[in-house]
Amino acid sequence: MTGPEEVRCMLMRGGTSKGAYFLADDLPADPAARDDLLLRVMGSPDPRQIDGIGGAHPLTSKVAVVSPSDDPDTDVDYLFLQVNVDEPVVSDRQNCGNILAGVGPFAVERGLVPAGDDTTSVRIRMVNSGDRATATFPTPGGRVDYTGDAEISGVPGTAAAVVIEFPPGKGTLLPTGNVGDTLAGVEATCVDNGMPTVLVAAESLKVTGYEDPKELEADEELAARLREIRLAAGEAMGLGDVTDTTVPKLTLLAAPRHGGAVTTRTFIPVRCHTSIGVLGAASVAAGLRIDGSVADGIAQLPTTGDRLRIQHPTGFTDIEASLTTGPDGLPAARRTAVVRTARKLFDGTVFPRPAHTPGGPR
Ligand code: NQM
Repeated sequence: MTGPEEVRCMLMRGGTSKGAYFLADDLPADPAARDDLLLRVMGSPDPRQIDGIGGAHPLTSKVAVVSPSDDPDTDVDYLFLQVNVDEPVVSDRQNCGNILAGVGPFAVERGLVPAGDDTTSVRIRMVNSGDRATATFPTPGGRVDYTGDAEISGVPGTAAAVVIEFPPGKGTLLPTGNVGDTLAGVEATCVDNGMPTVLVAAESLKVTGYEDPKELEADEELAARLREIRLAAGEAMGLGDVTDTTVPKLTLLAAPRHGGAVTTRTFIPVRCHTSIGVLGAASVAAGLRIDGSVADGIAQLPTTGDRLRIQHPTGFTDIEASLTTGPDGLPAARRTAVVRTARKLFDGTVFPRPAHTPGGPR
């Protein structure tokens, strides 16, 4: 009899998400075998993920697969995988800017990138979208220092800042080619500044946009409307049938309350986010800057600087976003940047639930 399967794994908090980080070489190369292993590592499918290391919520059931990059302009490749909690599904259809915050530190910890003197910048290719990011974080004495005074809403305490710069992606900012579309009878702006996102005024769905996520999740009429809008948006954005995918996300907009630019409630796509994704916030920020978007008359933009404060259920995310005009005359991303924090929580060996062999014990 052979011993249990074991896999080297680091558990990290990345921004307001938590995930299992692996070197690609430590996982099966075959995607089907890899996904089967990851379901067993995380404990899916099971609403409590009790037999795995997943945290029983989409925001804590995430995986980063990191490898050296063969692209001369990037140091490492980062593949993000969303492991569904209660379905046997692992998806590479979306990116994750929160888990991205841990990728640079992980690459240094695993020796893929040498640490700089005081800080290290890691150039990352986000395999899911082909977009790039550069993460800069402190490495005094050649070791990652996770301690610091940066504070992000949704995470208690403070930690070292991970500054992430996103150069403009290759994709189009307005995937439908329009600043506004009517989707399932509702006015929407579909925007993709790293995360395909559908912006809708909360008021047009008969909610205020200030509700608690649990209250919104319990609203069955709202859920049905969001589903219709999302399916229509998927087709309009060129994403096809999005019934079983986690993109596009839907963000409800309401006027800012505490000096921010806008208040948001984001559906990812069924559960309501307790804060907002990084790339989701980048897409919202870009949407606010587009003249004639559904944010007009709701958002309040600062008169100077790139920084926009996106309010969400547990605080705010500050995003630096500026736009330019693309060759097609439509608005295009110019620069996007954000401050996140990340922390190594655990480094060791994970023991996946045994694979089910047909005819064998379950
Ligand atoms: O938008 C949640 C998160 C995310 C994704 C989601 C993310 C992003 O908060 O960049 O980070 O939208 O599923 O981690």
